[in-house]
Amino acid sequence: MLLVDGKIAEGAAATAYGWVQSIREQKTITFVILMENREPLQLVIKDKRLARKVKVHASIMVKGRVAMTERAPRGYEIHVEEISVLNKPRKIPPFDIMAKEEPSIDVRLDYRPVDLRRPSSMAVFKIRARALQLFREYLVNNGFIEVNTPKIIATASEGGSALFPVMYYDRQAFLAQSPQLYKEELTMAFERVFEIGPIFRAEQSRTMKHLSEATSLDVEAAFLSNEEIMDLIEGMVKHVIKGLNSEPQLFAALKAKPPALPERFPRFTYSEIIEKLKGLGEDIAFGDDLTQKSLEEFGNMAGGFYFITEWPAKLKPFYIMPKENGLTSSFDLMYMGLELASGGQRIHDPVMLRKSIKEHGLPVSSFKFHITPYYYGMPPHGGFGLGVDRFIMVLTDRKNIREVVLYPRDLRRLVP
Ligand code: AMO
Repeated sequence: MLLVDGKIAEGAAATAYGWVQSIREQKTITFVILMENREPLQLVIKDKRLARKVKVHASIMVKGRVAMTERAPRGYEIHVEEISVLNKPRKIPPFDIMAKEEPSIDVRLDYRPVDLRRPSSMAVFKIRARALQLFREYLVNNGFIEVNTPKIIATASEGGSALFPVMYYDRQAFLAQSPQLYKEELTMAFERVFEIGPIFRAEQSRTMKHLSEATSLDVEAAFLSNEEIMDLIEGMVKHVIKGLNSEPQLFAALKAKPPALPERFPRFTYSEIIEKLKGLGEDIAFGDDLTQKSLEEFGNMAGGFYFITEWPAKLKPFYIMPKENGLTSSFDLMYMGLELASGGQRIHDPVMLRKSIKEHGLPVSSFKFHITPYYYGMPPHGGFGLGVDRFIMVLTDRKNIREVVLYPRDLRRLVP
C-alpha cells in the first residue's frame, strides 16, 4: 500500500507498506527495494540507525518524502524519515530470492509462498493473470458468456479412464474431468459459453506436462463449423499474445518473450502427418495415436503453433462429429510437440449421440440426463478445451508445468 499526500511529485509526503526484497548498503546511504503491491519501490535511508532496522523479507511501514529520479525503477524513490517493522523473518529461507541460480523445483514448491517472492517466479504468475484477463476479454467481446459448472459429477465425460472417485454422502461420485457435457448443453440457451476452471485427471505418469488438477479454458459455441472454431481459437491466442507483447515489462525478470505469431496457424490433417512420419521412416499406420516422439518430430518441422485436424473417430471421444472414412470434424492445437487444446464439431442429433456413446463402449444409461435435452432442439455446436497451464508454459518458456501452477497436484504431490 502506498499513500501519497497529493500527487507523486518532488517533496510529497508518502507512507508505504511492503516487504523488503533487497538491501544495498553504501558508505553513507542504504538503498532498499521495498515490494509494494508486487512492484519495486526504491527507498533511500540516510540514517544508519534506521537502516539497521531493515532486514530482507521483513514487512515494514515507512514514512518519508518523494524524490523524482530516473535511476529508480518507478522514476521516483522515497527518502525515508521513519520506519516501523511490522513483522520480521524468524528463519532464513533455504534459498536467496535474488540469487541467479534457481533452486530445485521441489524445494521451490515446498516453500511456494517464499518462492513467489523470487522475481522470475512472480513474473510467471503476473503473466498468467494477465493472460486470463485477455482470454476473457476476447471471448466476451465475441459474444460469449462465462459460466460455472459442477466439479462433482456422476458420469465421466471423456470415457471411463483417469477419474478420481469421491464419496458423495452414501454414493460414489467423481471429480469432473472436463465441463464437456455441461458446456454443450448450455449452448441450447446461451449460444456461446466459456468456463475457466479445474479439471481433474488421475494421470498415472509423472511428466513435465501432466497434472492431476489442471486449469482448462472451455469454450463452446452454437452454429460454428470446425473451421470457424479453429479460426476462433487462433484469434484468441493471437489476441492474448499481442496483448502480452504490448507489456514487455511483464517479461523482464524471465529473460523470455511470448512466442512468435505466424500470419496463420498451419492446418495439417492427421492423415498428412502419418504420411510425413512414414516418409521419415517411422513405423506408424493410419489409426495409431501420435506418440510424444512423433509429435516432437513433426512439431520441430512445423515450428510454433499449428493444428492437427480430422482425427480418426476411434482416437476421439463419443461427442465428436464423425465424417466420412472413419474421420471426424476435430482438431488439436499444438505448439511444437505440445498439445495445447483439442476440440471440434459435436454431434447434436440425439439418436446419433446415443449410438456414438454405445459404439464407444460407454453405458447409455449413465448419459440419460445428458441425452434428454438433445430431443428438445439442440443447436449444431462445437468448441474446444485449452490447457491453460500448458499455454502459460509456452508463453513463459518454462519446461515444467509445475512452474506455472501455484500449488501443483501430481502423482506424488498433494501438499502444500
Ligand atoms: P482434452 O482431454 O484433450 O480434451 O483436454 C483439453 C486440454 O487440456 C489440457 N490437459 C491437461 N493439462 C495438464 N494436465 C493434464 N492432465 C491435462 N489433461 C488435459 C491439454 C489438453 O489439450 N473435453 C475436451 C475438450 C473439448 O473437446 O472441448 C477435453 O477435455 O492442454
